[in-house]
Amino acid sequence: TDLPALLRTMPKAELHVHIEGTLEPELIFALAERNGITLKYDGVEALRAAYAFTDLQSFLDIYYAGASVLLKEEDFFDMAMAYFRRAADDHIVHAELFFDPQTHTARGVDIGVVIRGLSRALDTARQDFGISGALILCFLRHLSEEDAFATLEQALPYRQHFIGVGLDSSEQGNPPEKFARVFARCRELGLHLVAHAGEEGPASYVRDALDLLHVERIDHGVRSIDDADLMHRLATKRVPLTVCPLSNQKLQVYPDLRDHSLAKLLAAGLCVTINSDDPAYFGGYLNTNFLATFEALPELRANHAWQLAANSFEASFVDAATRTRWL
Ligand code: ES4
Ligand code: ZN
Repeated sequence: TDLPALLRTMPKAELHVHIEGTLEPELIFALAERNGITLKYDGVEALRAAYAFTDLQSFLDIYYAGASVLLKEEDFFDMAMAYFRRAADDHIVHAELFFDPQTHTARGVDIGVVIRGLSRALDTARQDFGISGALILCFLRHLSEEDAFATLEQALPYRQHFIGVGLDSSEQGNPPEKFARVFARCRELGLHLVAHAGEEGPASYVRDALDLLHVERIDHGVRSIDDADLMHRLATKRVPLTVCPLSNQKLQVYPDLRDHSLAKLLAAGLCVTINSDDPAYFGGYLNTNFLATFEALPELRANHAWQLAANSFEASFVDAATRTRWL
């Protein structure tokens, strides 16, 4: 049996991908040219050479610089369509995309430009590739609660275009409790709730994301392995973890993939999924993540591949009827 072929061709959902993290250097330079923006990097090669990260913050600095070329509705559309073409190649049938409106509104880009461009790409991807897509608005946790509330306010005219909210950016020093009131408001609005937790931050941030923010999924969550009680809770409640192996390797969470906790989390009965996070920056899209992970962790076999695919549908926010059809 050919395990790599199974990993590549099995239908799967992607639940943790930042659409701004899919901007390839070639597209960054093409959009810079189109918008008359000068970048501080000399060209595609010089930019790619800067992708040597020591931690989350060293990545975020470059990621926000790359996103600065996005100005027009068409830019957001083109970026998302480039992702969906890659997703189709990887046999992704459903994708829930994070977007960071504050990265754009802070530069004077209207949130409507962002959401309309992305939303039109979702419609086109369904027609052209048969992929269902959904948007999750992420608050930047290094910014204030007040800024998050203002962003939510700006987004509400587009309420029907996104299914939920998340929390991303610099985790250390920006704990879940900082956004408890914003998430409470989002919960009242009937939005799905997720948050990055336990990527660089401690297992206690995972617990607090559950108890204080009432999130339905944890993004990353790999540090949960340090807390036996939390592990038991995640397993019995089937709280999904959207794990991003190549991201964890590139940001030095697990510098060697052979040390990654994914197989242990899966063996402990957690609803683990594999995702690409920021594929243009971390060395590959979803199938590359699957292939690298299974190569680094030889205890993972075909049954684990099926489990991970099934988990991705179980953890998704599609309606119950669609989920049952996929499972
Ligand atoms: C992110 Cl890898 C990661 N962690 C936290 N925030 C992010 N935003 C984009 N990628
Ligand atoms: Zn992420």
